[in-house]
Amino acid sequence: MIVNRKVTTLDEFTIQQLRNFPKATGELSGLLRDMGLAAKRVNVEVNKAGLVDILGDYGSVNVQGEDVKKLDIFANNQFMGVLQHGISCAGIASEELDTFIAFDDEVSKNSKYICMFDPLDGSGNIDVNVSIGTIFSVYRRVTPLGTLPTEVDFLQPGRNQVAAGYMVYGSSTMLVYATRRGVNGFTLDPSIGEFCMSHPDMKCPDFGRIYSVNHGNFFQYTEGVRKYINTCQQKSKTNGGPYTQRYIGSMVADVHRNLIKGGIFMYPGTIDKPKGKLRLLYECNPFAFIAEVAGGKATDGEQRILDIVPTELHQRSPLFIGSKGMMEELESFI
Ligand code: P6P
Repeated sequence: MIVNRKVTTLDEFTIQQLRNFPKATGELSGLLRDMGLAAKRVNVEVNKAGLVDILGDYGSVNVQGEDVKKLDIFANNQFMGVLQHGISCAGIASEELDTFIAFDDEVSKNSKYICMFDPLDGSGNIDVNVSIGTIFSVYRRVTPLGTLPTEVDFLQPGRNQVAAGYMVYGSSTMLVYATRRGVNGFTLDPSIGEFCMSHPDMKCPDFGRIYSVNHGNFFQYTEGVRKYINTCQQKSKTNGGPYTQRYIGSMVADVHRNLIKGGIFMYPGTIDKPKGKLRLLYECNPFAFIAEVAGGKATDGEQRILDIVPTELHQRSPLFIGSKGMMEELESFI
């Protein structure tokens, strides 16, 4: 029996998108393929992280005589490397780097995009084998081509994003990215080393039964947030049963699950951390862009995440994100 399973790889899909827009230069498609390449390299290391003790602790020299770097730094260098040596990116900002980096070569200076990323979010979960991820955000630079990008290119509101995405290194490795035309998910097929389309045109259900929040901070949340959480635990007026609480301490995995099944993820501000813990530029904004393209919502409790005008690279923001109907329920409490 011949199984004609037409599988579309990430590379094929980005090139198909390019064909739909003949005026496109191919730089964004190239950037997304670069991110896919780096993700494959990171995936190899993440999957053997548990073996590090055998191969040599981070900070030591492994059996191949190479310096074993912390996985966060390794991941940062992989994403920075492909973008620096590509043709699409003028500079980057990363959770792992204090300041942004402008790529000082003629090709990069004439590239029209900048990229910001959290190279390995949730890396504290690596040694307990919980899924972790990468989050990235792409903007058109606002400074002239041919010059070095400056901070103004990085401090743009999230509504200016041209693309955003994440990788989740879990039971399978996925790459999900959004442009204004839609959200598409690709699953890595290790047998051919390619990301293959598995979740075309992802949409976030208007309602779900999952709410995700760290209950350990409950008494530090505002009254409105506490009231909403209590409602999630009681019979819900909108769709019948009480909700299910799912929170694994890895934002990429929690938000990815809620995006697919429907649900709400909350990292509210607390008394100790009024702005919460999550970073606006490379955690909140990319997921807010993806959620809105998929039909969901994302706010900081007062305003749309994508409307926040950043003032500094690593600023934090409270985050409420997920199914539109559940977000509107939440907003009635706060
Ligand atoms: P808490 C991981 O460190 C992270 O940045 C997110 O991935 C995750 O959702 C959050 O922190 C968990 O934080 O304070 O609930 O442990």
